[in-house]
Order: sequence, then structure tokens, then C-alpha cells
Amino acid sequence: MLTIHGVTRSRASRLIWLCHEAGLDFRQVPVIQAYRLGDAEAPDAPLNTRSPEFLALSPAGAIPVLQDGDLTLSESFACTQYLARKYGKDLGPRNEAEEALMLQWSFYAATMIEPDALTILFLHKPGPNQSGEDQALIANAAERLVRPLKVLEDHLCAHQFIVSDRFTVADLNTAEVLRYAQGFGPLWEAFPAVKGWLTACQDRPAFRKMWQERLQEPE
Ligand SMILES: N[C@@H](CCC(=O)N[C@@H](CS)C(=O)NCC(=O)O)C(=O)O
Repeated sequence: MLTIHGVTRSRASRLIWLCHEAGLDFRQVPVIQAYRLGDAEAPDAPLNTRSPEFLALSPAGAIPVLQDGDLTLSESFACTQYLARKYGKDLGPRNEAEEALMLQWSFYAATMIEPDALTILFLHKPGPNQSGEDQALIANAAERLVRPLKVLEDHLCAHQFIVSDRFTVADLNTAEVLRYAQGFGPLWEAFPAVKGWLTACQDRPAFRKMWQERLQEPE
């Protein structure tokens, strides 16, 4: 059976959403991020990304980690690509060209969108508690996101999905990265096609199932 190491409130959500899309059974080991704990090294600390047994599995000390038989894999997008290709049928590539395009868009999301989207996720607090310094960092991140979002907007004005004519791992990976910036309303006004596509991705039963499970976990 597949094993996913990582709580659902982490990038493990990507693997879990993919497994739900593909109807795959898996075992989840709820490794939590060390930075979310007061003292990750305390004797009674839960299994976390600094626990020796987790570091033995994954020296990078980051979740998610996927195990499938003898394969131990880190990097969430490597994991989703692997699962889609091996078990996901139409979620994965049908040929080399589709595979290359799925990787292209996933790398684009990971390198050109994720860092600034994460800045927004971590700093954006709607209301009067937003410090001026954070506002400036958020504005800079949002400004840097305009170019990749325009690329996506143009693509999604001409195509229903990111690659080919169906929902694939490329949509899932990109949607998971964009989710981080979703709470910052002003960014989205200029990108209605991306917004509509993201809503459609998140309306999928497999996303909703993952999201419900995520909400069950403590914040
Ligand atoms: N590029 C990696 C990033 C993995 C990563 O940073 N994971 C976070 C949780 S979402 C983590 O494990 N942080 C734990 C820590 O920094 O101790 C991936 O996509 O899997």
C-alpha cells in the first residue's frame, strides 16, 4: 500500500487530492512541521520533521514523503507526477509530449508562483492588524505574480485545462500553488479565467474530500 508521510495541512494535500482523484488507497503518517510546535525536540513532541526517525527516511526534513514499495520519494510535485503517471490513468500523461508539458507547468508553478504565493499566505491578514511592513511585502509579492498569472490567464482563455482537454496533474499542481494567494482579493480581479478555472478545480469531489479532511486537523 502507498504511504504518505505528512499532515494534510501541508503540501501532502497535493498527494492526497491526487489519490482521491484516482481512487487510490493509502496510509497516512501524520508527520507535522517542526516549526508548528513549541519544542519539536521535547520528549513528548509528536512525530515531526525534525524527529530522528523521520530524518532517517528523508534527510531533507520536509513533508510530504511518499513510499511505494521500495521507492521513497520527496518533493511533492515529483510525488504527484509519479502517482499520476503510474496509477492515475488520464490524470497522468498519455505520451512524452503531454508528460513534458505537465512538468513544464508544474515547474513553472513551483518556481515562478509558489514563493510569492507563500509570502501572501503567511503574511496576509485581512483587517487592521496588517503591519505596514507586511503590506509592502505583500504588495511586492502580488506585483511579481502579475506576470505568471497573465501567462496563465491567456492560456486558460484559450484552453479549458492546463494540458490537453482534461483535468490532469498539471491542473492539480498549479491549483494547489495558486491556493496560497487566493485570499488576497485585489490580485484576482484582472484574472477572471484563472479564477474560474481555480473554482472549478476546487469544486471537484476529490478536492472537497481532501479539504474536509484538512479541516478536521488542528490548526
Ligand atoms: N519543495 C518541497 C517543499 C517541502 C516543504 O517545505 N514542506 C514543508 C511543509 S508544507 C515542511 O516540511 N516544512 C517543515 C520544516 O520546515 O520543518 C515540496 O514541494 O515537497
